[in-house]
Amino acid sequence: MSLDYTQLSRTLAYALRHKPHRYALILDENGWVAVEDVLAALHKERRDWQNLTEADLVKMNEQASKKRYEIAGGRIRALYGHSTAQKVEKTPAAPPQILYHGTNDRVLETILQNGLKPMSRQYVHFATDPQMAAEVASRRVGKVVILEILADEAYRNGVAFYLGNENVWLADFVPPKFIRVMAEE
Ligand code: HQG
Repeated sequence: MSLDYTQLSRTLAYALRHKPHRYALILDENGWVAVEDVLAALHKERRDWQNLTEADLVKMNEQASKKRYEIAGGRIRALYGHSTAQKVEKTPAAPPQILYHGTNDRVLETILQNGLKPMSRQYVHFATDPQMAAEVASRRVGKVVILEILADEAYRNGVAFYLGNENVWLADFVPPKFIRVMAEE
């Protein structure tokens, strides 16, 4: 039977972003864990994952439409999306001029009033292009709203940004003055 990469990626996201303890894992300050420990947890999780190897994880990560994980030097980590109590440290970086955030009409007013907050995650997430932001927003109920974030201006005014992967940026919070409604689809 062929390996179900979607199911594998979902379980990894759960373990590496949200509930590492449930898999007897402890994330270090940058979110890394030993591949060996992750494989041991996965081997226990499902009968058909008993023979999983690091090569399977690498292949799963490479064939996915989004680069969610980094695997290097015998370790693996989720690149974004965390909700664990201990905030994963990301490297601050200068963002592109504009970033995009996909959301919905139900929360638009509160976002424009109070700014973009991480809600149940550790960071607010942004896409580098509006199409991707629209996809993110389409996971939710309500009418899709794309927000344009004046990222460079925010950065020059003291808002820290962090790189998730090459298409996903993160921030702790973005005040309303750097947010523009781009389009409601
Ligand atoms: C909203 C997926 C009320 C925000 C995606 C969003 C992404 C507010 C929701 C990644 C608010 C949080 C993250 C405020 C923000 N008041 N609502 N002040 N500020 N919100 O899931 O960005 O496929 O935590 O607009 O592709 O939807 O899993 O964030 O609707 O990159 O790899 O609160 O997850 O990646 O929702 O998605 P989320 P997100 P994966």
